[in-house]
Amino acid sequence: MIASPLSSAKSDHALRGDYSACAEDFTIDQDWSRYRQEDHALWRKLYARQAGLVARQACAAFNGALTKMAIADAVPDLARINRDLGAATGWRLVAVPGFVPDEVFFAHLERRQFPVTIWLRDAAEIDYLVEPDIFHDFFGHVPLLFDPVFADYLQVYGLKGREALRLGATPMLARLYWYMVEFGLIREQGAIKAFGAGILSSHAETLFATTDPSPHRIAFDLERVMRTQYRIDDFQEVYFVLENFADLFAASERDFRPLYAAIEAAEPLAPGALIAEDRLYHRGTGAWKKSRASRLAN
Ligand code: HBI
Ligand code: FE
Repeated sequence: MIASPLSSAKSDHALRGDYSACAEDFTIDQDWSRYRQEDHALWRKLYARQAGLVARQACAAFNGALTKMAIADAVPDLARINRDLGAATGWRLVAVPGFVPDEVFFAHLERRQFPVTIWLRDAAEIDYLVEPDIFHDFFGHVPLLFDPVFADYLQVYGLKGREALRLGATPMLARLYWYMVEFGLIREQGAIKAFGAGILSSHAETLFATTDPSPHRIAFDLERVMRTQYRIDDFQEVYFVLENFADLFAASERDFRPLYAAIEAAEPLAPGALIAEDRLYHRGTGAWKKSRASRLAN
């Protein structure tokens, strides 16, 4: 899903990818009154399709916030959500036409501002979408901004972005975003739950990531994630699993410069690769257990 370059794919959808009217920082006005009845109907359909599944497969922080946001009935109005989000974690949603350049994206995150695309996919794209639309960004990303620890992590990610641009390390940093913010898993009470937006905004990938036996599920390790390449056009072959968001925040506070140097010197890892140090999660009788890849070597 997503991570396409700056493509403002043209379509007849009035709001889709219109970069002509955006400000210096790529923000635009959402103008909620412009959504059509068919947009609200499609939003309700997308929401209803995911709600039952995420109630079972998403982490507690996601579900708690989604319920509070009460966004089932219509395309969400950023201004309404911003009142609660600001009070909860000091974050603010800003409307954008779609992908924005890395340096702009990082600058928004540094200021606790999350860029949210404001057009909604066409009915024909209900299952697969190349660029992020408002359902991906809002339903997928916004709930976790209500979690104080995750919200702090995302701001540090923005700070690290500025440094990565200076060091030419953005591809390695982007892997951290991809495997955590977009495709992250977390173990809660012995069960594997999803928190990544790329997973939770996709019906099929929510099921695949949390229940299918085929992908690897590897314990989160910052250097391992930053070494691992990813695919943007299919389900992930590997997911990384947190035990809690505090571990992710602590990792993001480390000095990344020695990590970048070590990773540059090593071979990047293909998405499906395993190394002896990996601690793999596998489903035990009830709970998911963690063991060294070397012990599970076939
Ligand atoms: N722009 N609107 C938007 N949304 C994203 O998720 C996004 C982006 N620009 C760059 C980007 N993500 C990735 O390169 C991140 O790794 C920074
Ligand atoms: Fe996203």
